[in-house]
Order: sequence, then C-alpha cells, then structure tokens
Amino acid sequence: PRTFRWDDPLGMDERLTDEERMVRDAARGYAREALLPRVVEAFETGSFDRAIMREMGEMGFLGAMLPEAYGGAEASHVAYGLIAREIEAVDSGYRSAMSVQSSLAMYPIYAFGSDEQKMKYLPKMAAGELVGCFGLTEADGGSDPASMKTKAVAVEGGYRLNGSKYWITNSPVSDLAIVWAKLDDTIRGFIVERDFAGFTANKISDKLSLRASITGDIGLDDVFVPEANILPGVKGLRGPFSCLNKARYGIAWGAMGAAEFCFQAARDYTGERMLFGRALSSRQLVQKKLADMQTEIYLGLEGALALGRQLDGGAWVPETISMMKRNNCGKALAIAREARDMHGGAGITGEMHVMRHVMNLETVNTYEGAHDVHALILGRAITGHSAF
Ligand code: TGC
Ligand code: FAD
Repeated sequence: PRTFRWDDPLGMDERLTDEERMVRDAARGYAREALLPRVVEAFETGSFDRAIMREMGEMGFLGAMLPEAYGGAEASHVAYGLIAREIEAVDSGYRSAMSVQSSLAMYPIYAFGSDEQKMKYLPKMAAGELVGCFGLTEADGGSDPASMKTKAVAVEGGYRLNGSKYWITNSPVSDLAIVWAKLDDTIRGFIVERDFAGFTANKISDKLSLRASITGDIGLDDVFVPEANILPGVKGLRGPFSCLNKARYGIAWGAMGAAEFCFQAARDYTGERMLFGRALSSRQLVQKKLADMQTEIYLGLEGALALGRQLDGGAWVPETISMMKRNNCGKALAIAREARDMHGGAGITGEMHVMRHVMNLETVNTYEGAHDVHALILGRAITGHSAF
C-alpha cells in the first residue's frame, strides 16, 4: 500500500491530469512568490495593487476557461478551481480579484455578449489591461437581487440607466462594469464603461475583512449606454445567476485553499511550540483538532473536484454548486477560527496570516449567496417549498 500523505490523504494529486497539475504548480509558485510577500502590508493599509491584474493576466489566470481567440487558456473547470485554491491560500481578496474578472465580468460577455463585444473587451481583460466588475447587489437588496431598483429606459440609440449598486468588488479600479438593471421590469445586463458620463465608483473604506481587495459602490446618474453595450444574449435573473454559478464553484475550491493554509500553519506551529515540556502537537486535544480539520478540508476538496468534473462534462445542476459553496465556506471559516485558537496570542498577528484568513472568510461565507441562503436553495430542492 502507498504511504498516507497528511496533506493529500485521499490521493487527489494523482487523479489530476498533467495539465491540471502544471496549472496548479504555476499558480502555487506565483501566489507564494509574488502575492504572499505583499499581502500583510496590503491588508494593513487596505490597498489593492492594480499591477496584480496585469501579473495574473500574464500568468493566464484571467478568463482561463475561455477560448484562446478571446485571450483565454481553454482551461478546465478543475484547473480554474485549482488556481482559486492556490491564490486563496494567500488571501481571499486576491482570489476575489481573479474570480470577479474571470467569472463575473468576462464570462457574461463571453456567454451573452455580441461578437463585437467579445472582440472589443475580452482579450484586453484576459491580459489584465482592462479590469471589470459586476454590479448586481444593491444596498436594499442583498440576498434578494430580484428586488433591484436600478432601471434602464430605452432612448434613441441606446438606454439611460439610473440607480446604484453597493458592495462591488473592484468597482473603484474598474474600466468597465457589468451592470444588471430592469428594462421594462426584465433584468438585463449592460457593459458600462468607466468614462460614460454619470458613472461613479467610490471606495468603501470601513472594512475589517477582505482588506487586500478593493470594494466600492456604483452610482448611475442618467448614464447613456449605447445599444452596442447591452448584452443581447440573456434576459432575467438567469443572466447574473449563470455568472454566479461559475464564481461560487471557484469559491468552493478557494475557501478550502485558505483552510488548508490555516491547517498547515496550525500543524507547524503546534509542532514547534513547547509547553509543559512537550510539543503542543503531542497532545490529544490538539491532534483531534488537526484530524477534524484535515477530514473536512480533504472531503471538501473532493466535493469540489467531483463538481468540477461534472461542470467539465456538462452534466451539473446549480444546487450542487450551492451545496459545495456553502459547505466549504462554512467549514473553512470554522477551521480558520480553530487554527487561530491553536496559535494562542501569536495567532492574532499579521505575521502568522491566520487571523487575516479568519477575517476574510467572514466575507466569503456571506458573498455570492450567504451561507443560510444556500441552505434555503437546498431546502427548496429537498422539500419543494420556497422558504426565502
Ligand atoms: P428564482 O425564482 O429562484 O430564479 C429566478 C430565475 O433565475 C433562474 N435561476 C438560475 N439560473 C441559472 N443558475 C442559477 N443558479 C439560477 N438560480 C435561479 C431561475 O431558473 C429563474 O429563471 P426564469 O427564467 O424562470 O425566470 O429567483 P428568486 O428571486 O426566488 O431568488 C432566489 C435566491 C435567494 C436563491 C437568489 O436570489 C439568490 O441566490 N440570492 C443570493 C444573491 C447573491 O448570490 N448575490 C451575489 C452577488 S455577486 C457577489 O457577491 C460577488 S462577490 C465576488 C468576489 O468578490 O469574489
Ligand atoms: P442580507 O441579504 O441583508 O442578509 C443578512 C442576513 O440575513 C444573512 O445572514 C442572510 O443569510 C440572512 N437572510 C437573508 N435572507 C434570508 C431569508 N429569506 N431567511 C433567513 N435568513 C435570510 N455583490 C455584487 O453584486 N458584486 C460584487 O462584486 C460583490 N462583492 C462583494 C464584496 C464584499 C466584500 C462583500 C461584503 C459583498 C459583496 N457583494 C457583491 C455583495 C454580496 O453578494 C452580499 O453582501 C450578499 O449577497 C448578502 O447580501 P447582504 O449583505 O445585503 O445581506
């Protein structure tokens, strides 16, 4: 029999393709060499380095699943998940930047855009030259995006947009926003460029979580959007939800990447920490915690892998995505908190990175459908009753 690997107990590594392993290793190298050294300061100062988008573009991490003709790498869903896992092992905010660009800004243009829109925006977005954001949430809407108030009215040559969005990742540094608005009571997607008159995007500064990611609002004051910038291929909530399917799937991998970092940090720390004459890791209580963490992480990753293979095969349903997003985010948050505790006081320092993961995962558990909202999506599928 082969030896038990504590950091790959179910032998996932050998079930990846050569190409997936290659992508994973490239993402791991970039994340550890280029992102880890700058994250502590970025988190402390609450600043996002726009250069990261270019770097990720050069690495092929933006819109990685899209065809080469649009600057993509034609990567599998599994490869996309592996990238998310490695980047989020450093910081959920950096994974946010990657997943918003790929799944929430590029994907809708690819899936629902015209040929002209695809050629105009996607290659530059894949290179990180243009940054996009996704405006669905409104201050009064949150979990209930169907209640959105942002409106589009047809005018000569295009549309006039009025309204506002809140909690929008990357909006203050974006060159374009995918804005979802009601046109005659039907939700439609619009590509709104930053320099369209009446468009504003201000940073939300009072954030104790995801500080290395920039979050803002979007203001739309009578913004004229030309006909060429409406997404022609979709009507209704299916549009934004199709993008969320991709992003939520990536988060299921990413959150486990953050949890894995915390688990490994707790293992290393308790292995070195000498108390009462022995290493902390020689204690039963500590070992049980490590075993619980390990079990949840590698089961969660197996679930993400199974889902990724379904997405790659084309036979999948959104409820499975809800299950994996919910499970992996909730478990990752619990694991990060436990790892923080096992580090004692050292666990609250920036240097150990664990407390930062705890704070970030609070957001990850809430955005892209809050933990309980995904429970209600599953509850509806189990019982046939909508309890929203
Ligand atoms: P409901 O009646 O369930 O559905 C309305 C229409 O949408 C279709 N649909 C989907 N289509 C594709 N994929 C899915 N997952 C879909 N879910 C629903 C559905 O078939 C229907 O189509 P049609 O043609 O029949 O009209 O809609 P509801 O209003 O009852 O909504 C239910 C609920 C609560 C599940 C939904 O509103 C929800 O998921 N709320 C959570 C909101 C959310 O996730 N917001 C995310 C904002 S973006 C974000 O957080 C980015 S953070 C990124 C980062 O920084 O990484
Ligand atoms: P609410 O909807 O007010 O929920 C509050 C609580 O009520 C939650 O615990 C929820 O689970 C619970 N709840 C809600 N409905 C029910 C119910 N029916 N029954 C029982 N409990 C319920 N949005 C975008 O569009 N684009 C982005 O790029 C983006 N980035 C974000 C970045 C950050 C840092 C954050 C914090 C959010 C971001 N969001 C973005 C918004 C995010 O998707 C919302 O925060 C999320 O959907 C929850 O909405 P809310 O914050 O208004 O909470």
